[in-house]
Amino acid sequence: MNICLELAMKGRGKTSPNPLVGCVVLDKDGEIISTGYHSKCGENHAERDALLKLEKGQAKGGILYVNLEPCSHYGKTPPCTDLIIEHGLKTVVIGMRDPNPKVDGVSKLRAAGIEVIEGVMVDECRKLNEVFIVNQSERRTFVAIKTATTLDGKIATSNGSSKWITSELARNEVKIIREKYDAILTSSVTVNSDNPTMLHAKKVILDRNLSTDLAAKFYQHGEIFVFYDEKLTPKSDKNNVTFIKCPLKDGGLDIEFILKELYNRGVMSVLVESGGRLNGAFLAYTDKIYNFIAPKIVGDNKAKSSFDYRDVFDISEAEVFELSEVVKFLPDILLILHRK
Ligand code: AOF
Ligand code: ZN
Repeated sequence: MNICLELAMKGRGKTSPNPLVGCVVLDKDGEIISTGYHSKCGENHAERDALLKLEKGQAKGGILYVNLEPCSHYGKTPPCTDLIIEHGLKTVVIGMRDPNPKVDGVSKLRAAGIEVIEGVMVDECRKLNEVFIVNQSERRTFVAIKTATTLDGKIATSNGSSKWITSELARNEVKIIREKYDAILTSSVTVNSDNPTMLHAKKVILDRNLSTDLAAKFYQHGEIFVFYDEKLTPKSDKNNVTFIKCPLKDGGLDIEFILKELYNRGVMSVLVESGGRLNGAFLAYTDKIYNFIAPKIVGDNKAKSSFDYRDVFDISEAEVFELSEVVKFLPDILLILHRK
């Protein structure tokens, strides 16, 4: 199963809205005779990729390992269960069930007399496909926030000086994290104050008052969605920029509307990279937080905080997340947290 997970990861950033899947086939003597993975949405599934490399009969009586239950439906590709049955495998070992309601591969394989062993390294398998699970079971976009702070939780001084808080090693890791997300999302405040490039295929900006300059670096690359106050009228002929009218809620753009709109436009996961206001606005909808921490202290209460969106008088009102991972990018660390 470890090999399946490694193979699956080769598809990272390319399979959305599909899952990351890897497959290993053993013959009846327990020798690995083929491997495969899902490389891109629309391409062969991992099981098909592995089995098509074999002659009929080679895998007869063997074992197939796959991190996700084989599909049993016709999508862009035919059912993997049929091919597994045709190849005469004796046993199929799966990491986790497929949350896609169209799929019932386990029953189909069992009905064909194949032994199915379930739940092998299930936690690792679920972690790998956390975006796909949320998409399929809740029909919504997976939301993550990335922030880089000092030890005292600051992302900039009071006048906005922030370059740089974390080291180059940590900042390189941010580029790797971005690749896992369909889109990155930021605010007009960030674009107006930092003029960041934020290289990515799809970018989202919340620009209620249409205050950003389309000559800013942010607009020069990628497919861009701009959400703005529905009462205004945008003026632009840049063909990589789509303006989306957005209703207001609680004095700001309606986040629920934005997330629905993104899901309907095929953005299955989004990484929020912005300041304390926007981070705060998204917090209630956030599945995961990446918090880089540099061993530095600003020591000024007027400095900007990574989450700054409300007044709180009782500590029990604090939002609670659960620590999943701590990774060193010396001299900094990265905390990965999930909603409890
Ligand atoms: C994948 N790769 O290796 C497996 C998947 O439209 P299709 O035919 O590509 O079907 C997509 C569905 O197939 C997907 O939602 C998931 O439920 C199932 N399994 N998908 O892209 C794979 N095994
Ligand atoms: Zn399949």
